[in-house]
Amino acid sequence: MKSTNNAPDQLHRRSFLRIAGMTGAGWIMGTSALTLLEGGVGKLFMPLNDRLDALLLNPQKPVPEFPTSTIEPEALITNTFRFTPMIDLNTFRLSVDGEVKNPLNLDLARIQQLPLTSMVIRHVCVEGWAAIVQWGGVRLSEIVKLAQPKPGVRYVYFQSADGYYESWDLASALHPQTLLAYQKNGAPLPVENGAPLRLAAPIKLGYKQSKWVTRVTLTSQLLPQKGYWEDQGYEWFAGL
Ligand SMILES: Nc1nc2c(c(=O)[nH]1)N[C@H]1C(S)=C(S)[C@@H](COP(=O)(O)O)O[C@H]1N2
Ligand SMILES: [Mo]
Repeated sequence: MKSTNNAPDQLHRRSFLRIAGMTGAGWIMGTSALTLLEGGVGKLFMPLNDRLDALLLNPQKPVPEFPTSTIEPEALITNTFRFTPMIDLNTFRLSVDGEVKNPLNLDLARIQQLPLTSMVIRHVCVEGWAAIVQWGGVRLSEIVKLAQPKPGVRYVYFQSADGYYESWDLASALHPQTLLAYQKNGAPLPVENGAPLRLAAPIKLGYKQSKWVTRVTLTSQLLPQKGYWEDQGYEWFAGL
């Protein structure tokens, strides 16, 4: 993925999404998530902790999923820009930190005790390909709840073992189909696809979906470093 000029890429992405058969509904979902993030009327009288609590207590509407018969096992192209990190599964811990009352260090056994959610969604990469994939894992919202975020939290940062980093708006991170996945197409997640844990969600472009996630940080501030590709000119929200 080359990353110098933003505008032509935007055009490319829009026309590509049309070709890929994304309906207007996809854009409406993206817009409503953005509207929620930006505030709207609620902002004037609703304290921030109500916003956070509302997102945690009333899950957003799920995006329609695909039947398992439409999974395209060969279509998911491995897209790794740096290297595939070596992760020792026995010592692996997911740390959850930042503005939380209960910072966490979870091993894989603990993560796999949490409810398993499975979904069949379309993965869309800006480079011009897409794939219908089944992902299984834990909802990120489950993990965020365990960490007990403080009221001002609005963003979630993800650090990966290959040095990749990403930031998401809170509403997208708490969406019921935003998973930390450890299964792909019904089998354990292969290392090239991000094992032991990767983000998977039908509401964001491929580059938002960090592989080899080791650290989740909840914050009230978006740092100047927004993401590996974003810091080279790509769009931050990157909603589908
Ligand atoms: N840590 C990390 N996460 C990453 C990437 C990467 O290079 N490193 N590439 C991104 C891009 S652009 C895409 S399209 C998807 C590809 O996922 P896949 O390799 O499992 O197909 O991973 C995303 N997450
Ligand atoms: Mo991508």
